[in-house]
Amino acid sequence: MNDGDGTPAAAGRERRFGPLGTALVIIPTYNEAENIKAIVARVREAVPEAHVLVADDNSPDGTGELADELAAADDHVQVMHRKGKEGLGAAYLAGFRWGMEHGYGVLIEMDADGSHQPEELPRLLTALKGADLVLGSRWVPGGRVVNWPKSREFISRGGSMYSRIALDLPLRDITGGYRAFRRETLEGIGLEEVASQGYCFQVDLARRAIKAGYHVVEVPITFVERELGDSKMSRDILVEALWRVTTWGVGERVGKVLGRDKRPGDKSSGPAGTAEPAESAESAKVSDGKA
Ligand SMILES: Nc1nc2c(ncn2[C@@H]2O[C@H](COP(=O)(O)OP(=O)(O)OP(=O)(O)O)[C@@H](O)[C@H]2O)c(=O)[nH]1
Ligand SMILES: [Mg+2]
Repeated sequence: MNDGDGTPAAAGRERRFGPLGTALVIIPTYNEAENIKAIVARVREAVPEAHVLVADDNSPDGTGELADELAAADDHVQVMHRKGKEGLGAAYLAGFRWGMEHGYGVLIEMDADGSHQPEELPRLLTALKGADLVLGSRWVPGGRVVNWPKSREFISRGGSMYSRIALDLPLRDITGGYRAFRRETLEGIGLEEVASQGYCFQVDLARRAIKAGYHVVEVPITFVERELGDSKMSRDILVEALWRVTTWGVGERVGKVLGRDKRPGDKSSGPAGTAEPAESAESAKVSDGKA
């Protein structure tokens, strides 16, 4: 585990962490008809006490209807029907807000395509007992990727390394999307201002948590490349991430030189502080499939 030695977050190890509360596994979907049933079944099996929220962007392939069928048969499954494709970050933000409004203590990010193995969830949750945020990490000892071409690994490792240096973050896997947050962490990092596009979304959440002094732990995972359905990754997403990370990095350095070390989330009250509750998910309708 990489627990951010030498950072303010390391102080978190001295802290006492409260109980976790009920976990909500948020699964954003766009055209995942081939994957949705299997992934939800695996989550339900791996962590039966957790609840699942499928956040579907009105997938043309009928993913939302399949999710409704799951929800109709299982009171631990809910579906958020969103109006249209707005990107993974926007879907997660709406899912986080819904989960916080409904009293969940832990909010989990997980892809629908099987890359994030539900069977590893118990390890993430165990680590969260002593942390504010747990990152499933491909790039710490014990972490690995299965069936990835070398080119994809190079881009991902490079992206994390660049973000680590540009943003001065003590993390190995900064772009990954298999994560478990305590609700207090999400409340404290200023979700209203998070960049919601592509990989920037993951980078922005991680940097906000670190800069706000939260205790962030990386747990090794085995990331499995999708076997079914199409990737939504694009060159635009990569270029945008590179541009934004560079802008943030330059902004932070200029801020330090000018003596204005404004931190994302601007949380001055330390790791135990909380922020204003988030607004409700505006463009979405959540169903339990029983209507
Ligand atoms: N709701 C919603 N979900 C999305 C959107 N774009 C992607 N997703 C979901 O986000 C998750 C990750 O997307 P992927 O296409 O697998 O992206 P990736 O993991 O970077 O790429 P691959 O490694 O090629 O699979 C999947 O569950 C997608 O269905 C979107 O615009 N809206
Ligand atoms: Mg994927």
